[in-house]
Amino acid sequence: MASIAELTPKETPTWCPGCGDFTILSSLKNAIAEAGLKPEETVIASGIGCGSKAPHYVKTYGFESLHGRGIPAATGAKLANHKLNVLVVAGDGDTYGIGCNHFMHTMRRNLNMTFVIQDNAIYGLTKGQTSPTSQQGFKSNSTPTGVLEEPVNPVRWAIIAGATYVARGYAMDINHLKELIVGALKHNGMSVVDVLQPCVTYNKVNTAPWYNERVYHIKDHNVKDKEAAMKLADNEWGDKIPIGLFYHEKDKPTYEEGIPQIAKQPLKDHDISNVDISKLLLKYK
Ligand SMILES: Cc1ncc(C[n+]2csc(CCOP(=O)(O)OP(=O)(O)O)c2C)c(N)n1
Ligand code: SF4
Repeated sequence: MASIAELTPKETPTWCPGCGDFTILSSLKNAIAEAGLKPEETVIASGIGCGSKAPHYVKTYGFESLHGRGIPAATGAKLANHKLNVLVVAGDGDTYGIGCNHFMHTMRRNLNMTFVIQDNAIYGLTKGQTSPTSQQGFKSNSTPTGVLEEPVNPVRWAIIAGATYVARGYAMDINHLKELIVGALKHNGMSVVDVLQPCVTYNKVNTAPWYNERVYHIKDHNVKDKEAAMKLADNEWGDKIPIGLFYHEKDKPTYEEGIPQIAKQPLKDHDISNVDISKLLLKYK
């Protein structure tokens, strides 16, 4: 098991003081340590955004990709070597906006990966535009008279699209969030933890005091019951916001388990010494 010191590189985060990204990072590192993931067997992919800088701040392998493209990068890593622990850590704009197509299709594949979304309901890095999870009526520099659309419901989306471990955490409830991420890392299949987080600089509505008044831990809920999970995700938002594990389906086969070519050994270990692509290269010269 890696210690927190071993998971902490020299780089220090450049986030604004008070940003929820700090506590999410802390929960993430603690979860990686507690779940016993070896740093040299772990990859964290991200997109572009404040939160997407996270791979720089955890001493595992990391890949900061293009905006919304953390998931395909992670999928590539997982299929090249399915023995790796692969995570995606990215913002709500990255995930439910520009990367939405990748998000939906990757959920239904049920790859054995973990997805942590830093959901601050705003585009932080680009100075505060409305995001897909911004609430109706939310005013920002891109919607000065208020958002007209209904926000996406990440928990519902993840369940409908086929994820098999779906949770909602809160950045300021560090230990609870760590537990949810540990559960996600131990789950054999696609796990999603949407994390509510304050952006102290640009989101003046969904602040830490706003969340502190509303969040409560889910109790007496059957995590195997998909319908109940979706009802809980749908019905409660506003005065009361449930956080915890909504849905857990344990027995669905993973995508990797369905690929016969990698059943015996990871793709990266296949012998390719007898593969000659020179003719193919000449054809497209
Ligand atoms: C293709 C493309 N479009 C737009 C951008 C500009 N851009 C960079 S980060 C970002 C939004 C980030 O918001 P979010 O993913 O919610 O993360 P946060 O910064 O809030 O953590 C945008 C629009 C980009 N880098 N690439
Ligand atoms: S702009 Fe918002 S999300 Fe970005 S670092 Fe600052 S507080 Fe965090």
